Amino acid sequence: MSALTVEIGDLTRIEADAVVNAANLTLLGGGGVDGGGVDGALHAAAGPRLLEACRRLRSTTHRDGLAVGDAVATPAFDLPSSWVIHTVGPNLHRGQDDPTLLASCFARSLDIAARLDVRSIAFPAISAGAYGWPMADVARIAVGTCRTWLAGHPDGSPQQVRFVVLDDRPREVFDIALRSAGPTP
Ligand code: AR6
Repeated sequence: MSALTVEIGDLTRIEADAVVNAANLTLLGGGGVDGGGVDGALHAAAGPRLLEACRRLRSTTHRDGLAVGDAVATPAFDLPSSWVIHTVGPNLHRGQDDPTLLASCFARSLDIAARLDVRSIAFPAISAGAYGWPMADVARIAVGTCRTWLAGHPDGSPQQVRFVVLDDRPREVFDIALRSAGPTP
């Protein structure tokens, strides 16, 4: 029986087998005025080997970077987790308002988590920061996509899908999305 939960926490510090990075198309770490959000924080906490691993992807399997909605895993190096699953959310500031692109971030990350046979995966509110999506839309899409995915993979991994947010407001928004979606099938 898989569990979908929300909690207040910092993705760089929580104990999950895989943490999901809200990356960008370059796959080369966060920038921007906010210190790079999840991307900047995970790279800072994981150490330079994470960027080296991303650079290796750029010179081999992901020469053009990572497409919006796609995902790829690297080891997590100095983070408490074993894996970082990088995904690129749609950027509302660039007119990327297609909810299926955001749903794909969650579904593709779960596909990769299943292949890695992890027990737990922790997601941030992808696209709800620098990429400008309303938290309520992200929560609804995140919960709906993960719930549908888990219903289609009843006996597989991951058993624990955690949404990790920074403070009370997004937690309440995810709580409402979880309650209105009903129990995980
Ligand atoms: N733990 C949990 N949640 C966090 C953390 C953390 N340590 N840090 C931020 N958040 P964002 P995006 C929340 O901007 O919108 C980067 O520069 C944050 O408050 O990280 O997909 C990338 O390189 C927000 O609610 O991701 C891209 O260029 C949510 O996580 C761009 O930002 C996502 O915020 C991606 O923007």
